[in-house]
Amino acid sequence: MKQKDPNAPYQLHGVNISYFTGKLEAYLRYKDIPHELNDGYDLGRVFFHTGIKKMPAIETARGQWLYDTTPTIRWFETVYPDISITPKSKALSFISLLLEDYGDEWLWRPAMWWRWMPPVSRRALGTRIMRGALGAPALWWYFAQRQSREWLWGDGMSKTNSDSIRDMYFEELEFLESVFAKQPFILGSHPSAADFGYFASMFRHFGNDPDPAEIMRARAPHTYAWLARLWDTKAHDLGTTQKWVFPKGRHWTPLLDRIANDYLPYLQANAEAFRDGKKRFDFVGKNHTFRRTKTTFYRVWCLEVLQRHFRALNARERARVDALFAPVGKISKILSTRPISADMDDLYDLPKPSLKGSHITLTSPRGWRLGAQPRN
Ligand SMILES: N[C@@H](CCC(=O)N[C@@H](CS)C(=O)NCC(=O)O)C(=O)O
Repeated sequence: MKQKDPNAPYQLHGVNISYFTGKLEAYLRYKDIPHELNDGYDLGRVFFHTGIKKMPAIETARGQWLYDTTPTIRWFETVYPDISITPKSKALSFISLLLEDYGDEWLWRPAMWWRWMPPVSRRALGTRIMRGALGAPALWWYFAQRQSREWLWGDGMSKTNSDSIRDMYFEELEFLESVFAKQPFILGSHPSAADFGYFASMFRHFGNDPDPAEIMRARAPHTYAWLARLWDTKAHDLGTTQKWVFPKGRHWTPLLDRIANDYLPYLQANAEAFRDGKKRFDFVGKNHTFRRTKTTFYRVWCLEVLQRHFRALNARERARVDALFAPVGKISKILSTRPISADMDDLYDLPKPSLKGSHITLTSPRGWRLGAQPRN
């Protein structure tokens, strides 16, 4: 009999079509952590308790709060350490975190493309969200416009690069299909942080929204099966003998290229723009160009955390990571540069007691700052 968790059961505040709610739900299900989905669009309530206006958020049985899926999962791993989602090898563990971050942040844009650009998905999801949030499904077009303006046309997308954002989905399917032809999860026999990072876009967006879901069924049956597998697998059923597999094979190369030559340079450019006080910047990567893309405060912290994990590796493990990326570029250059601090460590040191609205004042500059949300 397991020891009773005094923080359980957990209330998961989120929505069943949300990118990040799906990621966290999959993790809670996998670890068999007692929780209940409080399905609703009540971001006001989450903000009242946490100062963060994003979903999902977790409320513990003791009235403490967790938000942001990455540090939330990290905390749960300390409470439920059995059958860890962190591979034993430090180098592979770093790669799992890098893939989680890439899945969370880099696949957000194509997930937005596939939800808000194709007319059928746009209307279907707009209707569902406006019905849930305001009881006004007829206003679907308003939300569709807000999202495509905020995340696509107003964030570095133009007619010139729209197709390449669309195609990011196909590139990921190609990679995942090859991986799942060989093994059940991205890094071996058990899910790691990488699976949960990828799950966010793949489950609640690509595998759910009418247009991309049909494409997945037709072109990527292994990936479709992985979605159901991860959703349905309990860690204790898989057992404690974990077989982790270090990335190997040519099917990894395009993904490693995207990480080394687009995603990490993007994070670095974003951090520099933040340091220089720029609200927007031109990003020119190897495979993608985003003109006047928005500077994202939160992603400055993402890079800082990755750099911290990379610095914590010993020389041998670093060399292993470097060797993996060697055919496409050298990632240690960005990962070893002096971090630009987002000063957000304290914000994500979880769990936290409820703020009980104490931060909501019209005059306090801190209240203002928390009110202006990091974008993801
Ligand atoms: N980094 C955060 C991201 C959370 C996030 O962006 N959530 C989206 C839904 S998937 C949201 O709450 N959006 C509300 C809005 O943009 O107004 C996490 O990992 O939890």
